[in-house]
Amino acid sequence: MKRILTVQDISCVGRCSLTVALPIISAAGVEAGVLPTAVLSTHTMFPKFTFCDLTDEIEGISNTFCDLDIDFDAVYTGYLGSFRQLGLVSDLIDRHNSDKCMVVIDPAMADNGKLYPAFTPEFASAMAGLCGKADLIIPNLTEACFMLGIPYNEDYDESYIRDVLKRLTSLGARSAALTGISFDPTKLGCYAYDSVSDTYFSYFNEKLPVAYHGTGDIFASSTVGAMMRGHSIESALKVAVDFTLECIKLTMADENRRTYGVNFEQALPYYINRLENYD
Ligand code: PXL
Repeated sequence: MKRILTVQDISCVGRCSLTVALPIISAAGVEAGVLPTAVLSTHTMFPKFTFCDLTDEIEGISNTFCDLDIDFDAVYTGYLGSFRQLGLVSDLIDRHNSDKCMVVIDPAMADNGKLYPAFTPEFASAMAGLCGKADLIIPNLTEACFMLGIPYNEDYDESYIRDVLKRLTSLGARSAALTGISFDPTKLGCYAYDSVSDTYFSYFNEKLPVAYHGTGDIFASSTVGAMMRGHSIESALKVAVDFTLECIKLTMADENRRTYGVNFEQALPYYINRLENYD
């Protein structure tokens, strides 16, 4: 059985970061170790939230993992809240990074052309430095543009996306997958590039006329779970596109929906089933 470590905050309510990563990775049949970087009442898109920073805990936890020879098949990082955290997580990645441990970074910090509250363009360039250490990075286009220091433009074509992907891997990551890409108003999916084989991959499914918070975390977590179950990056990205769509459909169908994130819980049986099919 594989074991991963996921490093991100715990937002008590709001279905994002650890409250999404932990159940999805567990459902994949993969042990999910966690390193919580902060505890928030709710994520930062709520009008009000508390924030308890756990940065001071990171080094001690990481040292203890090393002292106990605890190893991981993947380190997967999500929302990180400060420059100091980026440095500590970078050290943690250096400790575990090997042929046997895959490093996946979701630079969760922006969407729809805007940085989340509390982030700055300087933070985005520091995150770009961390992304250089990854085997796979999974940004949306907004995050990619902030990391590359280029303007965000919703009006793009395939050659622009290919160029952004090449620039992203030139930060140092082996592969990059851009989420939320659409060239056709009825289709949404992801576009990826592997710098070692110099190959592109894309996969699209239905685009629905809604946007829910937290889908980036669902996408990244389900990709990591699938890769740990032996799916290739391409196959894992397909699973993630389809699973995220399934979550959105179930949320739309829920008349008693209570607005926070998507109903990924109801789509877990779909995910578990899909993991059995290797494309
Ligand atoms: O879904 C990304 C995310 C994770 N964690 C926190 C957030 C957000 C997005 O707003 O605020 C605390």
